[in-house]
Amino acid sequence: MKIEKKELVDELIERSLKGEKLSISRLISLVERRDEYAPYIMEKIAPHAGRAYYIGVTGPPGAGKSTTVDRLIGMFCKNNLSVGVIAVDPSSPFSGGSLLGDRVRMNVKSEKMDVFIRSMSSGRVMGGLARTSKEAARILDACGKQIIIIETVGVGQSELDIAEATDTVLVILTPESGDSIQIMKAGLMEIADIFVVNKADRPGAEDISTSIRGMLKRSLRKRDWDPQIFLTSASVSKGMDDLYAGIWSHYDHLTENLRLEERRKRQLRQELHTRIENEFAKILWDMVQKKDIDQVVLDTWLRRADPQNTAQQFVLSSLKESGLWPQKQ
Ligand SMILES: Nc1nc2c(ncn2[C@@H]2O[C@H](COP(=O)(O)OP(=O)(O)O)[C@@H](O)[C@H]2O)c(=O)[nH]1
Ligand SMILES: [Mg+2]
Repeated sequence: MKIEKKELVDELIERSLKGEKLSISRLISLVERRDEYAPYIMEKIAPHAGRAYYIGVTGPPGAGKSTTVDRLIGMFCKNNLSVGVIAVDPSSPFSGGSLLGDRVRMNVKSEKMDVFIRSMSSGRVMGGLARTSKEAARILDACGKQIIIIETVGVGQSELDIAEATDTVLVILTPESGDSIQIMKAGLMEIADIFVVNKADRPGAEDISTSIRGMLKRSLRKRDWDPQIFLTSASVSKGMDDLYAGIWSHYDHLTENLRLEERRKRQLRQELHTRIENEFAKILWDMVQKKDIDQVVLDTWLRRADPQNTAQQFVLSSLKESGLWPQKQ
């Protein structure tokens, strides 16, 4: 049975690499479900990825991210570029299900367009990138999509994730998202390569772009790129040409002097750091679980010990018990 499944997976990979949509979709599903073959798939896919250009789109809910992505898809396709989209939808906190409306709306109608759109639930990572969305993006890259767009809601952690996974980050705001402190709080200031003030048909668009400009000026971070600000009305396709050109000018900036390579290496280092940490945590937690954690909880509850030192001692003693910690001779 095992061998049969491996053959099926191999065929799926082969067909996906040829660009067959249904196979790509199935392959992503396997990875998303954390199938036993997921690591195998990623291993096989890896050598084929790395050719696409990754664009991250983030911002508050309702800012017009999907509408903008929809317009961008059209423009990339017009220029004969194939596009893969990963839309990380916020899970409903009640059902754990995902709002699939976006998927329907973003379906651009044209036979000539080479577009693959995938909605993913953000799972339990609140507002964050679905844990597997990076893998899905890599699959689309390997399967020949030249532009990969990842849309995610910019609340909480996700902005860091998207900055770690893409080459150009678009932060989409609206006149309504006004309060500049909110932008700062969401950490969006630091990660934006391009600001989009969408719904510029509504009052206040100029104000927000002025306040963004002010914040950028006050920001102490050293940048080799001045984030650009574009005013758009995505729903009526206004300002989209400038935004499109802006994306390419950031691309040009990155591809000069190996900046793109540096950025990607930095991201990879960060990703590996996180993954290695997670692997360690899993191993350690398994070990710790075997011990009686209830007693430790009780000790800290009764204030016989403090959580910080307790946790540290707990890990050390677990490591020592398992012989993983070098014992003094
Ligand atoms: N007035 C106005 N409404 C817009 C504009 N762009 C998008 N919308 C509307 O805003 C709502 C949310 O857009 P959507 O793209 O789903 O936002 P997302 O949650 O950020 O992906 C939809 O009803 C859009 O039609 C715009 O430029 N002007
Ligand atoms: Mg959306």
